[in-house]
Amino acid sequence: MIIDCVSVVTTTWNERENIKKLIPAIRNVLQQVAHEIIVVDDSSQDGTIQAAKRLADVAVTKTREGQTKGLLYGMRLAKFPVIITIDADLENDPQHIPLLLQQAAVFDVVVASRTALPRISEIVASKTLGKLVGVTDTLSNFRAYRKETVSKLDLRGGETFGAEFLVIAKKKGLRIGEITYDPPPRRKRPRIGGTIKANSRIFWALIKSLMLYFL
Ligand SMILES: Nc1nc2c(ncn2[C@@H]2O[C@H](COP(=O)(O)OP(=O)(O)OP(=O)(O)O)[C@@H](O)[C@H]2O)c(=O)[nH]1
Ligand SMILES: [Mg+2]
Repeated sequence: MIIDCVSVVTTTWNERENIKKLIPAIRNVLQQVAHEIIVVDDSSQDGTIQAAKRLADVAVTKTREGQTKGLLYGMRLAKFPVIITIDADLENDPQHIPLLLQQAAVFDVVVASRTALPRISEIVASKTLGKLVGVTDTLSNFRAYRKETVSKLDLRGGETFGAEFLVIAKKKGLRIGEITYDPPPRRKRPRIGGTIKANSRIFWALIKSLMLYFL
C-alpha cells in the first residue's frame, strides 16, 4: 500500500522562528503527497500562532497543557488516515518523513528513534519501557500513526513525552514499528530544563508510564 495523503501535526510553545523554517521544509518533502499541516500552539507569547496561521493549514491556540496533550489534540483534528507527529524545534528532520510513511503502511504506530540518546533518563527509559514496547527511543515524538488508532489513545498520565502513547498502543495490541536516524546536536539551552530538571521530569514520566503499563 502506498500512502498518498498525510496529516502532519506539530505542537508549539514559543517556536515562531522554527515554525517558519519547519513548515516549508515539510512541504518541500511532501511535494508529491497530499497533505495538511496542523499546528497546536499553547498560547505562546512570541507570536508563533500568527506565523502558524500564515503558513499552516490548521493553526489552533489553546491554554497550556504540555506537548503530549497537544499532540493528541492535533491528531484528533487530522483529516487524513495517516498522521505524522513532529517536534517544531528542528530536531526532527522532515527528510525522514517518507520512510516513516513507508512503514506506516504496515504498522499502526512507527517511531523515528534517535540513534544516540543524550540524557541518562532517556537511556533508562529505552532499557526499560523501550524493551517492553519494542522501540529504542520511547520519548521521540517523531512518529507516524494511523488515524484510526487515535480514538484508542485515551491519556491518563498527563505529560509523559509520548511514552504513554506507546504504552496504550502496546496494551491495545497495535503494531509498533521503528526507523532510526542520527539526531542533530540539541539546542544550546534545552527548553525542557537543565540536566537535573530534564532528567527528573523524564524519570517521572517514565515511572508514570511504567505504572500505566503494569496496571
Ligand atoms: N503545545 C505545546 N507544545 C509544547 C509544549 N512544550 C513543548 N512543546 C513543543 O513540543 C516540542 C518538543 O519540545 P521541546 O521543548 O523541544 O522538548 P525536548 O525536545 O524534549 O527538549 P529540548 O532538549 O529542549 O529540545 C517542541 O515543538 C515544543 O515547542 C507545551 O506546553 N505545549
Ligand atoms: Mg526539542
